[in-house]
Amino acid sequence: MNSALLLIDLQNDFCPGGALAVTDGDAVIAVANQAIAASHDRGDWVVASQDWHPAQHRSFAVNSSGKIGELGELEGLPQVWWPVHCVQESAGAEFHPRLQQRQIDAVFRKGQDPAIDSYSAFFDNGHRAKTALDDWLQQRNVSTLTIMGLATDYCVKFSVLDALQLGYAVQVISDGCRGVNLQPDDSDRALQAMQQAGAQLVTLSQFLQR
Ligand code: VGL
Ligand code: ZN
Repeated sequence: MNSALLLIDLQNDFCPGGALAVTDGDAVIAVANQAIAASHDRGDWVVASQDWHPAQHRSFAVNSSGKIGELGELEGLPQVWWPVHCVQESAGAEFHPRLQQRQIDAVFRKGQDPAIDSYSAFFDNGHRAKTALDDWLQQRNVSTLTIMGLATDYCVKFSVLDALQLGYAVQVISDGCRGVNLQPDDSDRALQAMQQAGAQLVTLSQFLQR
């Protein structure tokens, strides 16, 4: 059975200067580059998710009746209202310029449906539609995933929980993640929830020594 590295949303808008900047978000780019190189050397697959919204996405506060960071409801699901971010074809939606993209084997976009948000790289938030990621991994007999990226408390968390539910063995590179932290301890709690659900938390240096 095979392994893959899954990089979550390493995009300009989640890095300092971006529309939905995560504190220190760009610090994970160097971590990603080392994990990519190690995975490539081992013959493991490297895949990435990319948040990819239409400008009229209804998770954007401007397209809703709520304020940025507040909790509301969208089509029956709880929804945090976000600043406009990762709009398709915009500079903010591009991967960070320092990310070593050459060794990324496939990119999976999410969040295109304006009526539903999509934190996980596998499913939308209502588990209504599936991205192509699970089939892609299954076709290559991947059973183990190492996951890192942005943001710990949203897209990393829900990607990890879905991966576990789909039956993958999951490692999370904890120092390769940074969170939004609407509440100050959201990222710590997210990492705990991932561990509780069966993910193994590792540091980059542990991952490199494996
Ligand atoms: C994300 C909020 C909205 C993320 C994406 O990548 O964690 N968070 N869209
Ligand atoms: Zn988004």
